[in-house]
Amino acid sequence: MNRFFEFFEFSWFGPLIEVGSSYAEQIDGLILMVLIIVGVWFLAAEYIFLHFILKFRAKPGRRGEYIDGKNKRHKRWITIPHLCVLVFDILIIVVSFRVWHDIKMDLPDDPDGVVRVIGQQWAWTFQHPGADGELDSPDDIFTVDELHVENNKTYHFELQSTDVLHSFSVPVWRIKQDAIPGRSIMGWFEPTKTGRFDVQCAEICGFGHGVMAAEVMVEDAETHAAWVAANTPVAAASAPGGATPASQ
Ligand SMILES: [Cu+2]
Repeated sequence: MNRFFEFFEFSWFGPLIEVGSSYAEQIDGLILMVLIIVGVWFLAAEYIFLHFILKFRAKPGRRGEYIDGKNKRHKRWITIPHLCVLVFDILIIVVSFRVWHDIKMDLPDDPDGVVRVIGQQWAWTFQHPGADGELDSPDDIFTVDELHVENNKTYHFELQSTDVLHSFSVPVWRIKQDAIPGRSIMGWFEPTKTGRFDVQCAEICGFGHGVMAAEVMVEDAETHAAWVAANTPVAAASAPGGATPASQ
């Protein structure tokens, strides 16, 4: 059964947009599958349509035929394509449910890290847990429009909004998740490529929506540790025994 699903995982969109997360290929495979199925049927339907338009065009001495759709042979032109559409619909539903389950429903246990992503008009705030790996502790690192993560690590993200609907979108990771005021939405990602990539807001969220762009820095272990060390708040870093609430 797994072989069946693996068949639909490929990254033919690589030349168009980089593949930067563990599940990007699943999304690409699904989009490509839909494109091929819809594309083949589109071409077939247009071909038949144009073919008949030309074949049965007006000719001197030929009378038009009135087709009322009651003839069994005529009805087949509806029922057979209809059945084919149903079969392909089921294929799309099966494969897309699998992708939905893996990406949206099945949060990996024991992630290597967790980050909080907060959207507001019109910027992204990122809360990194710092050296202790715990959010909401004194050594948390807050940044605006700049998310720092380590390559090949699994992260949970907690997505929030302080005002209106936003959408956290990282194209190279194939992530797009709405942020809803009053809710904390959990998701996950695993970057597989180091570099600097675009983060955008994918939900019209007001006048400044167009400038609500940010970046994600996917770093190797060393660079990331150095960034954490360099950006840990002074009060937390200098406290005896590291980060404790008393150091605030
Ligand atoms: Cu926004």
